[in-house]
Amino acid sequence: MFLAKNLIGGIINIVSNIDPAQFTPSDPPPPRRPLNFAEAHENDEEKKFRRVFHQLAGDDMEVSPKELKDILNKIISKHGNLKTDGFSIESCRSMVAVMDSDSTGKLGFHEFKYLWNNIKKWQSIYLSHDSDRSGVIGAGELPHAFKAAGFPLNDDLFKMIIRRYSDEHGDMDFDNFIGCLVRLDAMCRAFKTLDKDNNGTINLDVKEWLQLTMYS
Ligand SMILES: [Ca+2]
Ligand SMILES: [Ca+2]
Ligand SMILES: [Ca+2]
Repeated sequence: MFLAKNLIGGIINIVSNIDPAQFTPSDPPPPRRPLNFAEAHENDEEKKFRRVFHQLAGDDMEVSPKELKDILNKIISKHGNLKTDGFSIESCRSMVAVMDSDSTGKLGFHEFKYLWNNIKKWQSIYLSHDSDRSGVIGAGELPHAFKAAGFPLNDDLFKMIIRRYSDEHGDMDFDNFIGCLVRLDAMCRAFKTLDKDNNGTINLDVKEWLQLTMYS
């Protein structure tokens, strides 16, 4: 009883001094368009990206969690200034789940491109906010980095995020940083979509709640 009361009190405390209007999740991926329409209107950069995507995704033209894991780990192996123990299959499954807006279980071209652009953006934030050049984002560096990414959270939420995503010294390595931001961004986007009247609260029944939290 005491524990439950404490827990609920804690949650209300976290939620009540947060203004979701301050969060700036990235724009949602564009709606699916007929493929030839999309291709006809692409600029050179997009055409180049589409060719790379073909190679990464293989014949089914979708990136699975395993393919995502291989791609990300190949890339980070070329960046010595990012400390990481590698992207795990579990973290890649989670990233695919929160980005999978058409429920195929994999990432199609637009879903992948959206994730890719965010990872690029967050990678440069990671590097520019690793002030002591330790290769990881320490607890003191985290609030600035997340603010730069568009998420000015409060202390309680930062403590919770550090508990969940950082190591015992409070340091967050690169794969954890990306995994955390992918989820935070997706959850803020989901909130904005569900908060139709924009009043900062949402109403979910248990089915909607489970759909949101269990496929993530
Ligand atoms: Ca890690
Ligand atoms: Ca998909
Ligand atoms: Ca650091």
